[in-house]
Amino acid sequence: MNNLATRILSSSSLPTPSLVASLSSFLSHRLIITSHRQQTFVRHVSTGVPELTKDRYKDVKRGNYTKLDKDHIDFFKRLLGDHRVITDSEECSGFNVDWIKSVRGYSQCVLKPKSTIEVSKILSFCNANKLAVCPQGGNTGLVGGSVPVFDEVIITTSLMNTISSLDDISGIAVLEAGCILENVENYVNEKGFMMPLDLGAKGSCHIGGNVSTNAGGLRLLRYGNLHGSVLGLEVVKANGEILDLLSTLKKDNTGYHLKHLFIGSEGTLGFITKIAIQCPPKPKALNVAYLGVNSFEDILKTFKMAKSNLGEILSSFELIDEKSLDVVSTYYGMKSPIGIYPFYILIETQGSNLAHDEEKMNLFLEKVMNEGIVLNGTVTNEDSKMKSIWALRERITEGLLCDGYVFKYDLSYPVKEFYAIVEDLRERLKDPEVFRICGYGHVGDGNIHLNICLKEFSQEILKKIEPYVYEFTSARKGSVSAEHGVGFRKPKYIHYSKSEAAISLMKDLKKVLDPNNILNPYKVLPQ
Ligand code: FAD
Ligand code: 2HG
Ligand code: ZN
Repeated sequence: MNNLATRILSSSSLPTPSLVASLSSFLSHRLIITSHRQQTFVRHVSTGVPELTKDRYKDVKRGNYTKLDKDHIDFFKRLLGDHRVITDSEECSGFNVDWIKSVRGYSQCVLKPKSTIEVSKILSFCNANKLAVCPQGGNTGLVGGSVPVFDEVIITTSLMNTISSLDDISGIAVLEAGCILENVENYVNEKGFMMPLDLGAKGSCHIGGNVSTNAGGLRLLRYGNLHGSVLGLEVVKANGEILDLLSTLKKDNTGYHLKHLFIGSEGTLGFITKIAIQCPPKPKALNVAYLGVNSFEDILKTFKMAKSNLGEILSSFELIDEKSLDVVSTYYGMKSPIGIYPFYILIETQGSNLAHDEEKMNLFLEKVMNEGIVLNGTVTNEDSKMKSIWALRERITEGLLCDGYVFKYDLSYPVKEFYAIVEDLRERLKDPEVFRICGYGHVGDGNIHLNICLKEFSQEILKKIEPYVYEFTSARKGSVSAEHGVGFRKPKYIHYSKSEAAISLMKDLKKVLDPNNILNPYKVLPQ
């Protein structure tokens, strides 16, 4: 009996009638959900292009930068060769639009360096000539930080994708910034390790982009954020100087921990070229449970019990509300394996002993179901079924694009107030144009993703949402950007989460590291 679901059903000490009913319901549905092929991540779902950023956001003015001319292009071509300097408008267009199609720049030049030295020469030239640049990884960022606002030169890491080393004892990997997260995950898996972060964009995002945004993802609860797992970085400063902070040591208290300045700085303080990262051992045992509950109160009760009963093996605790699940059901035909509930919880455990983990999971499920907190559920350790359940959660972001235009908010709160913003906005925003307000996210990290969908972008609706959402968040001492960063969308709202003194120090640091303000201007800091 390899399947945990089967094991529970056949256990005599268990289960309550509702558990039997619910697990049977999973068994009868499982063919349906597993029959949906795992589709690979699609980069651009909708075909429309957004208005130019300069026209939609008229309050942002182009800085006093040099306009790109033929001499600049000739320099880049001498450095990189003709094929790694893209100037064709059609070819540049994909690099100018963000993943959710909310912003669009009009850069006429995309550079594809292959080495740190090339990045250094590019930046040194741009700095001397006052040409603004926009670093770009996989362009999956959700706050408009990865594309130019005006005509900034785009520097992509797409050709810097070598896995330099992996220490088979410590699990420390050294990677070039353009390595795609999923490729690295597959590589380290083969050697018995895993990456300490995982996100729905793994098939496209680059590790350099992940570090630059301090990406959180689906297992932060267990493995912590990148400030903990990144051991060292190689960074090119705005003036082209190469900063070797590429330590692979766990302990190194020699002076200030400079790497932390660049983790999460979204390309505004330096260009990350290499990363040393600690990979944990690949878990030997995995379990995924998918549960249906009636209220957010019951989510909190389940979370508390999951923490105390699953302890060290709990690796994810994710919430999906009914309207979020509806996205993947409507657009991808992916049904809930347990029927329809107001809320779903996805729990994952990762451990080293299957029997031990299953016992813990069984006891936990028995408790939450006996107490009537969880109404229905399914649990599995079969690879294809776990993937199908994860797909219900991971593909929401992509599916939301099929709704039309989506206003995205990535907020964190004390966990008790996690879902309040969704309920509040549903009351406040009773506008026929808005047909979906949904919430899902990382309960374990207090990080909710609020998404508001309408057919197309509307300034009027935007005014009803912002700054209201940020005021609401600030009043609860929450964060206006929990994991996606500030990018282009939020600089003027950063003060809702940071004091004036903190913003002023950030501006001072920016001046020291990038006195000409050429690195990703108009992003992160208010103008
Ligand atoms: P990009 O989007 O290309 O760039 C992001 C920012 O980093 C930009 O400001 C850019 O200028 C800068 N940058 C990129 N590379 C460098 C570099 N080498 N040096 C300096 N600056 C650089 N995010 C989460 O945190 N958690 C999630 O769970 C999550 N899930 C997602 C799911 C989907 C389906 C999608 C589309 C996005 C998701 N994201 C998530 C957001 C996004 O994937 C992350 O922010 C990711 O880390 C961005 O990586 P990227 O390579 O695409 O970077
Ligand atoms: C996730 O957790 C990502 O799936 C994306 O951070 C969130 O689409 C979003 O709003
Ligand atoms: Zn997230």
